[in-house]
Amino acid sequence: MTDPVMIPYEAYREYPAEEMLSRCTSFYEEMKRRRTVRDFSSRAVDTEVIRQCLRTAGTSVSGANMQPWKFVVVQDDRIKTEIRVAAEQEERLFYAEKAPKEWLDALAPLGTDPSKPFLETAPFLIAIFQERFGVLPDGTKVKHYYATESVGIATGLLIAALHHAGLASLTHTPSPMGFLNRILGRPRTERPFLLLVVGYPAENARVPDIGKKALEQIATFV
Ligand code: IYR
Repeated sequence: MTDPVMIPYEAYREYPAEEMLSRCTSFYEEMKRRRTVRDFSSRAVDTEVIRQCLRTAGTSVSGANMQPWKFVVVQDDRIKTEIRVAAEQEERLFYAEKAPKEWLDALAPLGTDPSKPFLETAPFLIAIFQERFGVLPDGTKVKHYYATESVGIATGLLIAALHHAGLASLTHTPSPMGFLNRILGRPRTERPFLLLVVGYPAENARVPDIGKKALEQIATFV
C-alpha cells in the first residue's frame, strides 16, 4: 500500500452567496435548453472543440479514480457507414421482434424508428466504452469500481460540455452494441457504453414536445 500524497486544494473557488444563486440559476437556464436531437446537419465541427469537451469528460469523478472510460471519435465516412449499417440491423430486429409492446409504447412520444441516417450525417460519432479492468504499467490487472456509474457521469459531463459549446448530441444505444468493438477494433476488455452522435442540429430540426419533471417530483427534502 502506498501512502496518499495530499496537496492543498488551491483550485477551489468560493462565491458570495448571491453570486452562488445567480450562477446556479444561469447554469440551469442554459442546461434546460439542451435537447436530444435526431436531425443533424452535416456541417463540419472543429475537432479541437470535441477534444476540449472530451477533456471536460475526463475531469469526471470515478470509482477509486480509475477513470474507466475510453472515447473513440469517429469522423471517417466509411466507418460511419459501417456503424450505421450494423446499428440499423440491430434496430430493425429491436423494433420488429425484440422490443416488448410496453417499451415501444414508452418510445412512441419520441417518434423513433429503425432508420438512423444521423449516423452518417453528423460530423462526429463518439463511441464510449467502459473498461472492464485497468492494467498497471507492470501488466497486472486492477479492478474498476463503480465502472458503469463512472462512465455514466463522465458521459453526462461530456453532454453538458458539448451543449455548452453550442453543439447538439444524441445518446444512441443500439442493443446489443458489440459491433462497435468489431468495427472500431476495440478489445473485448472494453464494453460499449453508448454511441454519442454530435454536430449542429439541421436547420429544420424538430424535437418531440416532451418536458422534464418538476423539482417537486424529483426531489424530497427531509
Ligand atoms: N435504441 C433504439 C430504441 C430507443 C430506446 C430508448 I430507452 C430511447 O430513449 C430511444 C430509442 C433507438 O435508438 O431507436
